[in-house]
Amino acid sequence: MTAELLDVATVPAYLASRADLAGVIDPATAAVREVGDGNLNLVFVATDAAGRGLVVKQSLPYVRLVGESWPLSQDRVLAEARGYDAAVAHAPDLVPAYHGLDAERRLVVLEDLSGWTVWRTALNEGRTSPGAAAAVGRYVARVAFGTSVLSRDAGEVKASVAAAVNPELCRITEDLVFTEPYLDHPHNAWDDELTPDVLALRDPALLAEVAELKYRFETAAQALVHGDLHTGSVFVPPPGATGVAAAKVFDIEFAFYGPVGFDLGAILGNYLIAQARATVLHRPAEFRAWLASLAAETWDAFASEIRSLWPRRADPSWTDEFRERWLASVWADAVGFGGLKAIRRIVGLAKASDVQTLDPPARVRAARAVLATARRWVVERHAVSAPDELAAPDLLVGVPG
Ligand code: SR1
Ligand code: MG
Repeated sequence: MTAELLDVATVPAYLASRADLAGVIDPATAAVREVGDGNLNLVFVATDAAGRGLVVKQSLPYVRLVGESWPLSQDRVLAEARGYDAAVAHAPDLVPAYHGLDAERRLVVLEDLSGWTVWRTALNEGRTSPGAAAAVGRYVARVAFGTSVLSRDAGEVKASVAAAVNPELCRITEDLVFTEPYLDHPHNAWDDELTPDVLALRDPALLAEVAELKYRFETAAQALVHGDLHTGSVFVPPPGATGVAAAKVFDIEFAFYGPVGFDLGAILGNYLIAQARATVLHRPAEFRAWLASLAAETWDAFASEIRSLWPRRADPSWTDEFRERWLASVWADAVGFGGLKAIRRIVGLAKASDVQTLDPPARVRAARAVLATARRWVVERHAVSAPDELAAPDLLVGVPG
């Protein structure tokens, strides 16, 4: 059954019905606006006369990006709630304050981070966000370690894996990331000049790698992963803000037990897209060098956090030698998934504004650079041994104009 949908007029009464929010916002003076600019949900920001705010995120019963012709269960909010529960348990400083799930209304209530910026927007504007990439790495490490057999009893984890299945949203990823970009599919679109680059992705060598990564996504239930950790799922604080986290992760509805490298790959692939934009726009060399350093910042923070959490491991079988092998395996996954996450944003449904907002000649150059680099990541993921081998600050070197 479809949960009754809120609108800007009904949000104040809803908030007033929530006794637990009484000290957080004054619904009687709340002004509400709908700000959902993602692909799936309604997102309301309510601000009271004292300036206190809250966000209400409610699942729509369809894919917002496409419309009612693509129905989608509102149950995804349950996955989002599981994601926030895990984040609150293991990385509370790295997500917005979470005010809980209303399972009946299929919504979650969150801290209003209106003063913050979605990271993709800041990157598109050419703005640096010191420490944000490390914060994302720490978030992935803490949730991965905290939800997996690395820190928990294996039987308990099996129950969590079962409880956290998210087949409908995983299917979206399976289709949009691992399948459709490599077929003729009505969801795909690209500039005509890119046709040779896109068709070149369909060679058996690459398709075998795509199949391996898809299989891994579908079978490697390592930890509760975010499932959609691109730069549009991260907030960065206002420039110069002090005493706050360098980034906060949000939009966790794709959460399920999957490969840890999928989250790291998602963010790496989106750094690549940001680099392509910065390159074709001839952004200052310092900004491009900073972008090129983000993959290392995220990975180093992830690996360092895992190493510092390791003494809390649940099983003495997890030796230090195993830890380093585990990190190497997650790294190879991240490189491969990162390539596929970048490719899907160029070829398939739900593109990235970094590239889409460029004028056509620049868009083609940026897309070509992304596809060439991403392809290398996928095919050579076991040979790329460190983040500085992923991409140079000038992505266009060696890419045909
Ligand atoms: C049909 S949903 C399209 C995309 O939006 C989300 O942000 C995910 O990335 C999904 O693939
Ligand atoms: Mg999202």
